Amino acid sequence: MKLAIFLLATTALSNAHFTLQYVWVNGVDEGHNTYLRIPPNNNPVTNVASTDLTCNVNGISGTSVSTASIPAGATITFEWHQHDQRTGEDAISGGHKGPVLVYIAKAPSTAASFNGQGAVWTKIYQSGLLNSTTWATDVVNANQGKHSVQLPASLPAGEYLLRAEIIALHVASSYPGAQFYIGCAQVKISSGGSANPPKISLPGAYSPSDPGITVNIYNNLQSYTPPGGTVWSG
Ligand SMILES: *[C@@H]1O[C@H](CO)[C@@H](O)[C@H](O)[C@H]1NC(C)=O
Ligand SMILES: [Cu+2]
Repeated sequence: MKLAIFLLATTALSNAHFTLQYVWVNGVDEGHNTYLRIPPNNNPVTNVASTDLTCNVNGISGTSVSTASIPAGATITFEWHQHDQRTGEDAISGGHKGPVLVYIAKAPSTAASFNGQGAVWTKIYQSGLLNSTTWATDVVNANQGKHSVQLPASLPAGEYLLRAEIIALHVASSYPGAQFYIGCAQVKISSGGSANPPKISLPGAYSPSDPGITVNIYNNLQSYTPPGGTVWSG
């Protein structure tokens, strides 16, 4: 009986998916699906070796997406929803438990033409298990789907892909299971500095055997290490 209830619950949860739908720049809402590479639906990516891990399904090119002009050191707010709406429902569904991670990659030319392949991504933020009961995703739901990150001011001027990721771990005790919800924004940073941060590949840096990817979160988990290595602080 307990197993049946568990299966019903996880089935319902796995149907309640979400996408990144808004970016805010220094507190200004830039509009629905603006500056974002939009996937065809709200399903997660589950294969860490797929190029879908870069910027979600159909995210390798952004030729029809415009690019946001932002100042160096801007605060970017990402906003996720289950559906195309701001109804006040649990933004990403409380059943999704896991970390929030943010990466950035500098385009050789324009952000719109950048495919994000190779060792080009720098992790600039992560938040995982805050205490034994609270995940970064719980904070996203408490904030109506929003989570803010300040970009390192030392990043050089130029065009970038900004990749926000939520990993949902509610069915991650075997692989594939973890759900990768990825959204990429196109931005053009003005001014900026001269930093040359460390870089990883996405796909490439994540492995099915990572303890942050294949993990049972329902067995009194006390600590959690997200995949992708350490955060570059700028
Ligand atoms: C965990 O952190 C959340 C958010 O800061 C807080 O509301 C909650 O009381 C904390 N719970 C425990 C068990 O420390
Ligand atoms: Cu889901």
